[in-house]
Amino acid sequence: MRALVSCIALLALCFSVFAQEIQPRVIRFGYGLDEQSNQGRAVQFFAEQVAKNSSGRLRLRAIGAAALGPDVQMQQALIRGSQEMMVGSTATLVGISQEMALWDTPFLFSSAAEADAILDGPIGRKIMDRLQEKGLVGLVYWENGFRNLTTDTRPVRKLEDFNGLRLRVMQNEIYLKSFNLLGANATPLPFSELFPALESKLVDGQENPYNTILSSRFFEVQKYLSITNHVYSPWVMLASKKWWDQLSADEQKVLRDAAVASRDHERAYSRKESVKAVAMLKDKGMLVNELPAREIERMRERLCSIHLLIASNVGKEIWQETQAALGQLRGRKPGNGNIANLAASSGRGQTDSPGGAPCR
Ligand code: TK8
Repeated sequence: MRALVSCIALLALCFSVFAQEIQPRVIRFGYGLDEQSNQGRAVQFFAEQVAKNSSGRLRLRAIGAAALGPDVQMQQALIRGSQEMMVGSTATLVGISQEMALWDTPFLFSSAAEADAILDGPIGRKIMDRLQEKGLVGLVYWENGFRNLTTDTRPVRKLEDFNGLRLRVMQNEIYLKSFNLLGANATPLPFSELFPALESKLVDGQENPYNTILSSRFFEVQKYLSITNHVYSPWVMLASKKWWDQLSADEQKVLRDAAVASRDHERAYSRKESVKAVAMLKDKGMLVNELPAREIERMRERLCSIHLLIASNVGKEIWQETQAALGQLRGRKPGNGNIANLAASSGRGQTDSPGGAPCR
């Protein structure tokens, strides 16, 4: 009898512990693009992984198309704890955590493989972890992609074509300054206001990866697509720290594992789609031109001075670590991109640029 009682007690204990480890929860997960975009599909994939790994106890309520507000508004909701999760651009996070500005460095990565190595390595982790003191938990980086330019008034074929172009940029100082340096007249706007701004000709153009240009139907209001690949843009999946800290270790693990699976899935999917997207944009009537290497080089050079600003935002240590890591990935000795040289030469001659070409 005693054995039976203790056996039942043990079972009850096991059951209650298990029940406590993963509780039924609804997770409000916001994002900016449409459901059918690469972002929307990846959120769907994440939702399925979360449901599967928690036997349906953790349920994602995915809310796209910025219905919970633009990135910056969702970030504040996460910090307050009135929304649980989101995915959005790292560029809109710099107001909260300035180290995020590293990813805004023009021509930082010359390939997706370089981006993966740095984002998923210790540097990417360190930058994401700085969010914790601001009330956010960074889980993984997804690929938004290399950004290209669309315009309605004229194509951009050379550096001078930027002159006076009214361009929408993300709400981010580096983007604003970079495009102004190139000669454009940049206006920061949240993504949700972009289509109407293009349609009403408040701005002449914008810049985003191919997938977004297609899924957001910018081809309806933009005539030209000029291939610049001027920056690699990541998305970052975030959780509210207030909420995250209340989760059990098991619940956190479900979310972390699903986040990693979604990252790998999203990148593979986005890369595949991106190749098709250019052809589809041509089909939709966009006129596509690729900037000659010489003009890309001129853009790069014009943007050298922005490196100093980024280095001061992210801190000397992270900046140099990144340059060294990129040098290593490219099979070169570290040394370029040294902040002292960069400062002494006002951005001339020392800093690494993508593809390995130095700023001159
Ligand atoms: C979507 C944005 C978008 C970004 C932008 O919410 O704002 O241009 O590229 O992906 O995060």
